[in-house]
Amino acid sequence: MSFLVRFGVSLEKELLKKFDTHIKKKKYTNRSEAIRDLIRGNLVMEEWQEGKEITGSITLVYDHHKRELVNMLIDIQHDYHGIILSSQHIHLDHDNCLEIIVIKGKPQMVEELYGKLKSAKGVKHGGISMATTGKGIL
Ligand code: NI
Repeated sequence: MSFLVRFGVSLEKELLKKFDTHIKKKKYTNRSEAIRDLIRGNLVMEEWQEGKEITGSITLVYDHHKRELVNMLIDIQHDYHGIILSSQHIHLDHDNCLEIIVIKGKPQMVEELYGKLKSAKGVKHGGISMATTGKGIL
Protein backbone atom coordinates (compact mmCIF):
# COMPACT_ATOMS: atom_id res chain seq x y z
CA MET A 1 0.00 0.00 0.00
CA SER A 2 1.29 3.47 -0.81
CA PHE A 3 0.47 6.62 1.08
CA LEU A 4 -0.44 9.92 -0.50
CA VAL A 5 2.00 12.77 0.07
CA ARG A 6 1.13 16.39 -0.59
CA PHE A 7 3.75 18.76 -1.97
CA GLY A 8 3.77 22.29 -3.30
CA VAL A 9 4.77 23.23 -6.82
CA SER A 10 5.93 26.69 -7.87
CA LEU A 11 5.64 27.67 -11.51
CA GLU A 12 5.03 30.69 -13.68
CA LYS A 13 1.45 31.95 -13.77
CA GLU A 14 1.28 31.69 -17.56
CA LEU A 15 2.58 28.15 -17.52
CA LEU A 16 -0.02 27.14 -14.95
CA LYS A 17 -2.71 28.77 -17.08
CA LYS A 18 -1.59 26.75 -20.09
CA PHE A 19 -1.48 23.59 -17.99
CA ASP A 20 -5.02 24.17 -16.71
CA THR A 21 -6.28 24.75 -20.27
CA HIS A 22 -4.50 21.58 -21.38
CA ILE A 23 -5.88 19.38 -18.61
CA LYS A 24 -9.39 20.78 -19.10
CA LYS A 25 -9.21 19.69 -22.75
CA LYS A 26 -8.00 16.26 -21.63
CA LYS A 27 -10.95 16.02 -19.23
CA TYR A 28 -8.95 15.76 -16.03
CA THR A 29 -11.04 16.70 -13.02
CA ASN A 30 -8.08 18.00 -11.02
CA ARG A 31 -4.41 18.94 -11.33
CA SER A 32 -3.22 16.10 -9.11
CA GLU A 33 -4.46 13.38 -11.44
CA ALA A 34 -3.00 15.22 -14.44
CA ILE A 35 0.41 15.49 -12.74
CA ARG A 36 0.29 11.82 -11.68
CA ASP A 37 -0.36 10.86 -15.32
CA LEU A 38 2.52 13.02 -16.55
CA ILE A 39 4.86 11.34 -14.08
CA ARG A 40 3.63 7.88 -15.05
CA GLY A 41 4.03 8.72 -18.74
CA ASN A 42 7.63 9.72 -18.14
CA LEU A 43 8.33 6.56 -16.15
CA VAL A 44 6.97 4.46 -19.02
CA MET A 45 9.22 6.32 -21.48
CA GLU A 46 12.14 5.71 -19.14
CA GLU A 47 11.40 1.96 -19.06
CA TRP A 48 11.57 1.94 -22.86
CA GLN A 49 14.80 3.94 -22.89
CA GLU A 50 16.46 1.87 -20.19
CA GLY A 51 15.67 -1.43 -21.87
CA LYS A 52 13.42 -2.86 -19.18
CA GLU A 53 10.74 -5.38 -20.06
CA ILE A 54 7.85 -3.47 -21.61
CA THR A 55 4.59 -4.13 -23.36
CA GLY A 56 2.60 -2.38 -26.06
CA SER A 57 1.04 -2.82 -29.44
CA ILE A 58 1.90 -2.30 -33.06
CA THR A 59 -0.81 -1.27 -35.52
CA LEU A 60 -0.50 -1.80 -39.26
CA VAL A 61 -2.75 -0.93 -42.17
CA TYR A 62 -1.92 -2.51 -45.49
CA ASP A 63 -3.23 -3.53 -48.88
CA HIS A 64 -4.75 -6.99 -48.71
CA HIS A 65 -4.18 -7.59 -52.44
CA LYS A 66 -0.39 -7.42 -52.18
CA ARG A 67 0.18 -11.09 -51.45
CA GLU A 68 3.95 -10.81 -51.24
CA LEU A 69 3.56 -8.16 -48.57
CA VAL A 70 1.07 -10.27 -46.61
CA ASN A 71 3.52 -13.21 -46.63
CA MET A 72 6.40 -10.97 -45.70
CA LEU A 73 4.56 -9.54 -42.71
CA ILE A 74 3.80 -13.06 -41.50
CA ASP A 75 7.43 -14.17 -41.98
CA ILE A 76 8.72 -11.18 -39.99
CA GLN A 77 6.30 -11.92 -37.17
CA HIS A 78 7.41 -15.56 -37.02
CA ASP A 79 10.99 -14.36 -36.57
CA TYR A 80 9.84 -12.46 -33.48
CA HIS A 81 7.38 -15.00 -32.05
CA GLY A 82 9.14 -14.75 -28.68
CA ILE A 83 7.90 -11.22 -28.08
CA ILE A 84 4.49 -11.44 -29.77
CA LEU A 85 1.67 -12.26 -27.37
CA SER A 86 -1.11 -12.12 -29.94
CA SER A 87 -2.14 -10.58 -33.20
CA GLN A 88 -5.53 -9.60 -34.47
CA HIS A 89 -6.41 -9.23 -38.10
CA ILE A 90 -9.36 -7.09 -39.14
CA HIS A 91 -10.61 -6.91 -42.74
CA LEU A 92 -11.34 -3.18 -42.87
CA ASP A 93 -12.95 -3.25 -46.29
CA HIS A 94 -12.51 -4.97 -49.65
CA ASP A 95 -8.92 -3.75 -50.03
CA ASN A 96 -7.50 -2.91 -46.62
CA CYS A 97 -6.39 -4.93 -43.63
CA LEU A 98 -5.74 -3.72 -40.11
CA GLU A 99 -3.46 -5.72 -37.86
CA ILE A 100 -2.89 -5.21 -34.15
CA ILE A 101 0.13 -7.01 -32.73
CA VAL A 102 0.48 -7.14 -28.96
CA ILE A 103 4.06 -7.34 -27.79
CA LYS A 104 5.96 -7.91 -24.56
CA GLY A 105 9.71 -7.96 -24.24
CA LYS A 106 12.82 -5.85 -24.48
CA PRO A 107 12.24 -2.47 -26.17
CA GLN A 108 15.19 -2.98 -28.52
CA MET A 109 13.60 -6.14 -29.97
CA VAL A 110 10.20 -4.47 -30.18
CA GLU A 111 11.64 -1.44 -31.99
CA GLU A 112 13.45 -3.80 -34.37
CA LEU A 113 10.23 -5.69 -35.14
CA TYR A 114 8.31 -2.43 -35.51
CA GLY A 115 10.91 -1.01 -37.88
CA LYS A 116 10.80 -4.08 -40.12
CA LEU A 117 6.99 -4.20 -40.26
CA LYS A 118 6.51 -0.48 -40.78
CA SER A 119 9.09 -0.22 -43.53
CA ALA A 120 7.74 -3.16 -45.53
CA LYS A 121 6.75 -1.87 -48.97
CA GLY A 122 2.99 -1.49 -49.20
CA VAL A 123 2.30 -0.78 -45.52
CA LYS A 124 0.07 2.28 -45.53
CA HIS A 125 0.32 3.00 -41.83
CA GLY A 126 2.44 1.79 -38.98
CA GLY A 127 1.98 2.90 -35.39
CA ILE A 128 3.25 1.83 -32.01
CA SER A 129 1.73 2.27 -28.60
CA MET A 130 4.29 2.19 -25.83
CA ALA A 131 2.94 0.73 -22.61
CA THR A 132 4.26 -0.77 -19.43
CA THR A 133 4.01 -4.13 -17.71
CA GLY A 134 2.89 -2.02 -14.75
CA LYS A 135 5.33 -3.69 -12.35
CA GLY A 136 7.44 -0.60 -11.70
CA ILE A 137 4.66 1.96 -11.83
CA LEU A 138 2.04 2.80 -9.19
NI1 NI B 1 -7.73 -8.78 -44.17
